[in-house]
Amino acid sequence: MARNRDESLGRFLSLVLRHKPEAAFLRLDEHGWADVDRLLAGCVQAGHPLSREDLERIVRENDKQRYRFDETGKRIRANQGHSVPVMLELREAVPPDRLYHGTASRFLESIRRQGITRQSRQQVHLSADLETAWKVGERHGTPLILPVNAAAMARDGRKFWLSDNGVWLCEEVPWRYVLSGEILYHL
Ligand code: HQG
Repeated sequence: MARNRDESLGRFLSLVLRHKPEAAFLRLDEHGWADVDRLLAGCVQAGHPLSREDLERIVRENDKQRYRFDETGKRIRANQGHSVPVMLELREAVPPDRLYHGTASRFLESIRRQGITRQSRQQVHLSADLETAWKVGERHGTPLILPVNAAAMARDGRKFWLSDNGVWLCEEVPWRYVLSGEILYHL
């Protein structure tokens, strides 16, 4: 029960801190931060009441560490995944040679034509491990995994960023960097 409540509050937080701050009558600053007191008040107003303790527990226990407080504890933001434009001051980093993008098989033809593009998000999301990529893909249908030649992209001067919760981000992945002979299909 408590877990379900936290999951549902977590989903609402994702909506507010990444996509639709107005759902809790809020504005994010240009770096994606929301004032915690206003967030708590806005959640009450929106019919999703939560206490400061609830919020701290959700931030601490969230399976993907999706949110973080600033050093003062007075502001909170999502670590990645935004569709609203924010400057997260992401750390540019050298990626591992290979990264993975989990997607659904129904998107493959379009990705073959256009490459992996960021759609409604600010960046394309990639993971260093297969397990995460399967989970990301499953959200959209029958999953498949596109292995990405990140080493070649980095050599070609393409930038990568690592979010505070370990997600690899880039602007786009043109099809030529997808290791198409190694695509993993769901059985
Ligand atoms: C696909 C979750 C057609 C893309 C996850 C994906 C991640 C194309 C979908 C994070 C395409 C967009 C992001 C093209 C890309 N044609 N489809 N050219 N290029 N696509 O949700 O990567 O749980 O915006 O493959 O774990 O699935 O919310 O991106 O299937 O880290 O924290 O278009 O969101 O994190 O879907 O997921 P999304 P995503 P959270």
